[in-house]
Amino acid sequence: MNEKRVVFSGIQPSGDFTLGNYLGAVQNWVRDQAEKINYFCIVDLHTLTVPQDPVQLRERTRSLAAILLAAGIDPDKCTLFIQSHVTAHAEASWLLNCITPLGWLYRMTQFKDKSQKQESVLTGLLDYPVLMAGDIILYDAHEVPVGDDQKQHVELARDIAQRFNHLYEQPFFVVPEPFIPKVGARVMGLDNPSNKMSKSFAHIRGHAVGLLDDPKEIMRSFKRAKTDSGNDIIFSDEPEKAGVNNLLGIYRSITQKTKEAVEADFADARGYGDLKVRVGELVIETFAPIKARYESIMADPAELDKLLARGADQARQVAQPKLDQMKEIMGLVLPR
Ligand code: ATP
Ligand code: LTN
Repeated sequence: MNEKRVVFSGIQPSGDFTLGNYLGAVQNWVRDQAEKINYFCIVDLHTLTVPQDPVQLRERTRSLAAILLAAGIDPDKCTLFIQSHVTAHAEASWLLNCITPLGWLYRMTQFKDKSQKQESVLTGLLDYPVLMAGDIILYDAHEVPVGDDQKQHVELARDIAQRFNHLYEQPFFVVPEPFIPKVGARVMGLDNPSNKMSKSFAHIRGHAVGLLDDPKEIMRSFKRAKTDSGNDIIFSDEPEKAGVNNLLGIYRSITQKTKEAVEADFADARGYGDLKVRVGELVIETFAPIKARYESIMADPAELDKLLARGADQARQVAQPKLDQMKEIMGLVLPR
């Protein structure tokens, strides 16, 4: 029996990769990859749940793969693949749809949020967490490292796995657990620290910090970051300190220092202006080598495609037999 824990996580090619994606998810995927069996998936099918430009979606999918590799995902330690390359995901989502009560999906806060922002809501947006549950449980993942916003979806995946096991009276799926980082789980928009920094709003100036953004643009966004009228550079739960808290949280997540050590680093700062510049510089420094590796990976698209094909082959070897067993348990006739 294999003792290693299985990790699965996904990321959407829905816009420009942000600092929130890096600190809330990818930084942690990279840090823990050596000890576990890892599946990292570019979830292009999830991205289709809101209208997309086909040309842009295709470009963003490859570009995101290059970003993940540049950020340190090692294809020898992880299976990195594109969700639509492994058709078992779409098939599993149908089978799981047929055991998932509709009420469970209407309760999802992300659906409530995103559906309010759309003129016409697509069925896929409601069904999105069932596809996500299939992603995870097809690999019998124990751990799902995600930012805070995805916790409810992973809990739903747990409920779906348990329901299947209960309905068919066997421990067929591993029941997964969300792994949320202690720091960086919810990076807020620099323009408005009460909203989560989001890829889909990266086009709004000063909201998000993109990994591929020009350093001057990054610094400009930090300098314009919303703070309060005070001057205390300390962690605080007070709503009006949300901006300062966010900046300190970004610094803490990158340096992995304690709260006390972070506050001590800023004890000599000359006001919020200084705080903003120092955090901005740290982010620029962190992104610079990743950006350089990204450029060189993107310069060899054939090699990138080869790597993704290898990832999909590896993923298929796990997902397809699990899907076949699932079909058999549910009473479908497998082709001979
Ligand atoms: P979208 O705006 O299209 O929903 P997103 O920026 O929220 O995209 P996803 O692809 O949905 O990004 O998320 C990838 C991973 O990044 C998830 O684990 C998610 O929890 C994490 N993440 C996204 N935004 C943040 C954030 N602001 N802070 C911390 N983690 C985040
Ligand atoms: N819904 C997630 C992306 C996602 C995912 C997954 C994350 C799709 N499938 C499986 C973890 C595990 C999001 O929007 N961030």
